[in-house]
Amino acid sequence: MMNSTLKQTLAQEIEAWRPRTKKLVKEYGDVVVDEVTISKVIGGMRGLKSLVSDISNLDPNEGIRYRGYSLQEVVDGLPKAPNSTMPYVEGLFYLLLTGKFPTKAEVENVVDEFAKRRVLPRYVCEILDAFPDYTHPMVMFSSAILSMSKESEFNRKYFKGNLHKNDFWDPTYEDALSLLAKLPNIASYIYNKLYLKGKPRFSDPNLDMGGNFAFLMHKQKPYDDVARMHFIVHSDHESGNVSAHTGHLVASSLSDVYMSTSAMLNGLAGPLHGLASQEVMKWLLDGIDIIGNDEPSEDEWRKFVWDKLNTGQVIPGYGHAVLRKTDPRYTLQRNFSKEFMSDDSIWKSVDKLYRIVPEVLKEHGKAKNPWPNVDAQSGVIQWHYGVREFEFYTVLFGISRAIGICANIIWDRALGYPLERPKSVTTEMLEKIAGIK
Ligand code: NMX
Ligand code: MLT
Repeated sequence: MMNSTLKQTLAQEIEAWRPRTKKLVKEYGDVVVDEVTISKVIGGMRGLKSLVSDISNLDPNEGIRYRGYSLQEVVDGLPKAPNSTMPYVEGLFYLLLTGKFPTKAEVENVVDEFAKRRVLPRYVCEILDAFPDYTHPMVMFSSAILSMSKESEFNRKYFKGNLHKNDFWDPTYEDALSLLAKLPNIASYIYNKLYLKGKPRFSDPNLDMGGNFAFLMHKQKPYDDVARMHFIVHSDHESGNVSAHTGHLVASSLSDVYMSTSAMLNGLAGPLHGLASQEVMKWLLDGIDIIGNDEPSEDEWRKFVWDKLNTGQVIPGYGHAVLRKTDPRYTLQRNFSKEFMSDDSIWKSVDKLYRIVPEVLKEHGKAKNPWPNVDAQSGVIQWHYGVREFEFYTVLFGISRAIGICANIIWDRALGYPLERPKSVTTEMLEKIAGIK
């Protein structure tokens, strides 16, 4: 069988998909999808069905499915890098974009495409070097990406004035690949500047994204698989979460992929979203410190959790706007931890908290979802493998989330989704709608 390239396969998928969207708009445009209530309008549009994404979908009880596949099916079905337990991240990108599991040869082709595009423009390093060492790594990450807007192929073609709307996806695809390929290098450059203070490493062209990231971070096996797992599980969580929605919204004005990704990272950097991975680690270490015992008992942790709740704080890593069961991304990382780092004393606390926090949150009675989300597990794995600067954890989340967001933006452009522009109302209008005199 002939192996086609990712771009060829994607082009075929786009052609086949377009009539479905056209038909929905043309023939079924007035069909009602959801009800807009006052609590949805005031309450952050929670649960309101008002976005389309075919890249992934989130079921409240089952968790995320990428292109219809559960995380475990994705991990089992994608080709694995040599001597690895985790698949190529580049294969995940192929799956998210096309809905198809690539062959080994097809993934290798994407690995090559990424490897060719890794080198950072010199000005990116200069910009990063200019930041004071107290800067949060997410500020540096977002700024470095924004600075690369000048590389955009989409902008070059669009502003020349002869790019047909049907072809918008093509230079967007090129921009996405060029950006995604560079993200591990930007991240490790930041890590090196802030924490290692040494000479940054150059990429190893023979390694895939996960393997090369481990190399850039000066890490041995199995950190390559830790990186692959991390980049795979955080990549997409349907379209309504803050980062994905921001990426989509900004790109809808035809801002390029660099601007859209930089913007989405600023949303990811909030403590209720991706920064929770940093918060969880800080919270765990504070807890261990305050309790005064390296391995607190379940009772000691239970008291600590209640003390936090009683002073009005949230328990980071628990709860979710959509999920109503344990996050499968948590479970996948938990299984990895049980297999590879079960002796880690901090992981033992994470494990104890898994037994305590849901029960406490249920009794507390506020959180709609008492179960752990992805962030309750991700940091402790990094900590175990020596990445202990927890301000950096959201950067790792960001590398991964960019993969899903770029896949979405490419499809947004392919299907001609318009500028996003919902209508706002005033409080007075709502009172009138409610019939309040
Ligand atoms: N600890 C304590 N209280 C909580 C928690 C929690 N983990 N989760 C929700 N609540 C409270 C919440 O603050 C709210 O209180 P109030 O009525 O006083 O405003 C109440 O429960 C109802 O909130 P929900 O409807 O259950 O949650 P919502 O959809 O508004 O928010 C989160 C979802 C994720 C923002 C929330 O659960 C939270 O703050 N969790 C901790 C932070 C966290 O782990 N964020 C990461 C999410 C995953 N990610 O990577 O983005
Ligand atoms: C995410 O991965 O984006 C988070 O779990 C938040 C969400 O889905 O709302």
